[in-house]
Amino acid sequence: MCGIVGAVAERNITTILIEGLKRLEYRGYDSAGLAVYTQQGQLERRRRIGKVSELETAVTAEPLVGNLGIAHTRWATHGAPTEHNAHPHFSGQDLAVVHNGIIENHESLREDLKGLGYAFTSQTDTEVIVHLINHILKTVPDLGDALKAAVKQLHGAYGLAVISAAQPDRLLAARSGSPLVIGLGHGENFLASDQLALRQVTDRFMYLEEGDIAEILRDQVTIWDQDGQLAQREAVQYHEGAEAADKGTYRHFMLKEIHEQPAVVQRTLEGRLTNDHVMVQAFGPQAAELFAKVRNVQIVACGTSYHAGMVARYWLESLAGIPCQVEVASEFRYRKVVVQPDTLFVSISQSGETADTLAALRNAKELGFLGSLAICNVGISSLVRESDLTLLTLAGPEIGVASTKAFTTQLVSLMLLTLALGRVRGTLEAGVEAELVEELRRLPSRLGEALAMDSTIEKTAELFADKHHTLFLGRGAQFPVAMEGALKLKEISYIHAEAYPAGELKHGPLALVDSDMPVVTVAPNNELLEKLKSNLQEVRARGGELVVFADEHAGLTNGEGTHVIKVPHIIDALAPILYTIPLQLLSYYVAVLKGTDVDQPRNLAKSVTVE
Ligand code: HGA
Repeated sequence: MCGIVGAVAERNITTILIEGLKRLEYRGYDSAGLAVYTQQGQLERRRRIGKVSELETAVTAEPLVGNLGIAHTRWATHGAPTEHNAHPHFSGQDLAVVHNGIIENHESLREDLKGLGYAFTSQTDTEVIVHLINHILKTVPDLGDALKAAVKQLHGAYGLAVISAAQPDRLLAARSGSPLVIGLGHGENFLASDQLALRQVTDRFMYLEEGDIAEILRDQVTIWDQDGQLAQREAVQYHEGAEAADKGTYRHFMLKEIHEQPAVVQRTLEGRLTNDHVMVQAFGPQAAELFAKVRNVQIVACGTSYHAGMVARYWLESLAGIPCQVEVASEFRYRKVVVQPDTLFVSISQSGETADTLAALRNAKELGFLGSLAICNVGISSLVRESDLTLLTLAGPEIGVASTKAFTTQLVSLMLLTLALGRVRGTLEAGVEAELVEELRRLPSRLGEALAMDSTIEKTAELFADKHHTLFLGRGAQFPVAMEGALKLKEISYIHAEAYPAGELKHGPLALVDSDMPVVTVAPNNELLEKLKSNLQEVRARGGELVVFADEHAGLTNGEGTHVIKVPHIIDALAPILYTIPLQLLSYYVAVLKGTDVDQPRNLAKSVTVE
């Protein structure tokens, strides 16, 4: 995904820009570039396809020295990954822009600007921004005012930075849908799309809010909010451990990663939503064309990612009306597969190096699929490189072997896929996408509410510490959530756990139920609730102890052998994401009670690069 770095200082800023880009490399990108206002009093740029190291080599060969500059790593959405399409984009010799996100009305703006005589040198949506600002500067000479006027004409998502050779003391920035943070130095200031890029130069940050415009000088920062009013944004000290590979104040990485979920889900959504829809281009430049042809989806994954795929199947069929099959990669790769015409191959993997999933993708290329999409957390992985389209989950590094935030961000990404495919195919019911987009925006705070159940769940964990077997039940899209809950408990507490669709109980597993086998159930308030309640009675009638995670309005109450833990109400389509949180916490606290190695459970590895 794209990254932005900017700097205004007394010292030479070129190495700061390059170091910043290197720190953003984990996000994945296809080209990189920078523009510097040089000592010769002009803007100069270098751009390269491939790695930041290529750009660095180019800058070493032909050095750029200056006190003001912007830099970018690009992950193409509009126009192929070429040097011409790499950012920064220029209008004339004096104005440069870098941009993360998608300008949806770029075509009409491009036509208007061409009509006004602006020559385009790239296929990107971004280039309209720089010409538009240039045009406005003719009547509105202040760069900040021109930027304010320009963003009023942009539809879509952007985090952008602008510099001008005519006003070389300032760096301008605007945020709407794509994050930006200002790094505060002493007599120098910085800008980036992610604070990680600036940890080398400062530990004090100011986060821009939606609609903000910022003017960054060496010794002063001014911010205007979306109504054009002067705004104060708090300067915060970087909290060591908030992102970095250490546990901070948490006892285990797994607990830290569980608690990061509201923030990382927010990041997964950034730059991919407008007011009422998912931006198809977020999946890559050819996404709209490819999605228009999709009539079936085949999902392939392993472990936790497979469970995310199973949830997606319920979503794709019920919301988007698109037939979907899901299979574990180690099976898919070795069997003779019959491919339905116009099937999109979707692989899901945290690392993007999962050997079975990668092999399945390589096989799929021989099998006549329409195209391939990778849902992945690592931008520079093989899965991403070898797929036609990508949606990065942006969960950040996951250290705990048992996957938590990688799973919930996969689910969010798969919901975005469902909505994007459904709209492009015209199979989504009217209004559904807008409603879900609104609910997705609220999701981070809902996940925060679910995390507040932490201490209740810690107590509930005591019921499991001396048990050897458990059963997890769910119905509909909550069945894979129950599977993921059971997997988590197995992985880190070594308690045998099985998941069943609740309706299957009487067809066999009920024989296992007795007072030594707790039965964990996920019970949102949906049309299957009454059926689920009957299944719970079947368990109680056999003396089984129930732990039920139930919607606060589900009408389930504590009773003998029944422990009900109330979960905040949420729209049914997003319930699988919310209900995952208490199940993660339950496994975690059971494992802590059992004294197992939570972050590195026996026999397991993080990135399964072997077959
Ligand atoms: N639309 C721009 C920027 C792409 C981006 O933000 N990717 O994550 C382009 O295609 O250059």
